[in-house]
Amino acid sequence: MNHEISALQKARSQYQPKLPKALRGGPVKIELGKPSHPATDAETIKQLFPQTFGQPVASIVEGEGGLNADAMKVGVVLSGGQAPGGHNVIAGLFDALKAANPQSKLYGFLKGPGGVIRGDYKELTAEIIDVYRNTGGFDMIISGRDKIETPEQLAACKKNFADMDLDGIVIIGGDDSNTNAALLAEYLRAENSKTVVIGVPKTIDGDMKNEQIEASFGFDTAAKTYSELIGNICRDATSAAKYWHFIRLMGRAASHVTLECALQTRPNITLISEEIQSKGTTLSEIVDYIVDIVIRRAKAGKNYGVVIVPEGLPEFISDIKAMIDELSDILGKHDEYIRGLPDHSERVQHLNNVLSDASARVYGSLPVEIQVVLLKRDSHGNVPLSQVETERLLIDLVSDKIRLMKGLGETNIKFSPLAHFFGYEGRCATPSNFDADYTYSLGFAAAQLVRASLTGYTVNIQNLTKPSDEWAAGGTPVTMMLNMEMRKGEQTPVIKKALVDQEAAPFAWFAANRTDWALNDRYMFPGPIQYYGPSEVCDIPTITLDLEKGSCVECG
Ligand code: FBP
Repeated sequence: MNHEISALQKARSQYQPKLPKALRGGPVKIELGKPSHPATDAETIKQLFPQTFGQPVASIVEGEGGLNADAMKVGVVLSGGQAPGGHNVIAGLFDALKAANPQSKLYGFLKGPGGVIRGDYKELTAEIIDVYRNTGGFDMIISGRDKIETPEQLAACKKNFADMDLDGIVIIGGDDSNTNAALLAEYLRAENSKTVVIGVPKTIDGDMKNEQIEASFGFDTAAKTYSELIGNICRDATSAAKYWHFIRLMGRAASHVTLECALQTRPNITLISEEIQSKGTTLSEIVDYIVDIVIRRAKAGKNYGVVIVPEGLPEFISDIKAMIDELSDILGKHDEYIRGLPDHSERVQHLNNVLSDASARVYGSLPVEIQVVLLKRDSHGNVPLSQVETERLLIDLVSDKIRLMKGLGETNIKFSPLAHFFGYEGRCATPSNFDADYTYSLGFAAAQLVRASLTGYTVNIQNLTKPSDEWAAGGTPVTMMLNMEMRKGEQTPVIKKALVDQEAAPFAWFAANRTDWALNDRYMFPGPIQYYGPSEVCDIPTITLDLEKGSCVECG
């Protein structure tokens, strides 16, 4: 690693993240609310989590209140995809533990949950932490996508924690990792281990949110980074006036990233997977919709435009989704056999026999590269959608249709498309002030939950559209956020993923404006994230969060 740092990095390393008032120095205590329960499947979840079901929501408030002030040993692990601010969670955790007792120690498990299973860790000292304050990335201890699930893995964790005499572990991850945190908490409590487990809501996808968790960290920075790039492309599109840009955006199943980028930049076409699913829109209808706008703009003398597409789209197009669900079921049962087949054509042949006729037809119609990706699953059973080049598929289909129309003499427009994918470009960006403050506060609050010996909780910071002074910190029992879903062919408890709500303000505002944005050039150019300058430029949350909380001034 290069030890020289840029001028911005130097300046950023001095930035002191803002904390909610309650966490700023004085003693804190925990206030517990009423017993909690999940919105659905309560009986099943109670049976699966007898030790931790029904725990109350916790609030961290100012005041003396018996939090552990002894020297503590706490572990931390990064799980899943990178998200801006991960290092600040660790810095906040470290500072809070040291403030409560300078003899406390923080250990970083290396390379994700696999490091917890292997007992692979290092002590995180001030010297290490200071280098990473306010930086993007997860390179301080590196992330991983392993899942702690088998009895052997759980037992290995228990042994490692006992050997380390660990009081608590903080798992920084998305919905799946926080579900995993709950399983580990349940197991450890049943085994009378003293180690408590606290989760932190991380993911650029923005899909880990609910009434308790207002936003996952990293969404703000990633969406703003992509919006800068999309804005630049909108400007290039109007300057060159000859290209149609098809941009796929990371974000897994949910379209939150795409919707936020649409609100920030106002491109001509934005596809929202959740709407496509609820309307049962087919792939050819999507193509017709795009072609119609391309032709109408061409008639107005505009042979250019910008289309943004969520990476999760294929899973929401009715015929493709049905095929993916069937495939997941088959892979859940016969994964080893299918992978053991000598080559892809044999796999396709086998799938032809076991898929329904309709799904076999859809699978067979896709380009081989997409077929191959659709056979992969990560350790949580998700299709690796970031590898599906939907933007190229759409370009091919739109070009085919325009060619066909030209052949029939129905149009003579020029159509020059370009494909882009923005994903990895944003996941490790330097965190915005919002994410720097939010993540530091999450880490700081996590330390208080560990000091209170709470287990099976996800940290929450609320009132996020208000100045950080008014933010409120606490803990949400994970069992309260669980529901039962089919995963790898089995009913499994998981945190309910938040998809774009078509009744909510962010989608409604987009839907009310998209026809205007399609034909007229209403592009917005948000520019790069600003760290220094007026607060209304540097500290603003996403438009999504602003609209959700009813505090968006410009959106009316
Ligand atoms: P999680 O936060 O859910 O772990 O994923 C974030 C993400 O960036 C997704 O948006 C994307 O689909 C996926 O990770 C890519 O995975 P990988 O890092 O394994 O390529």
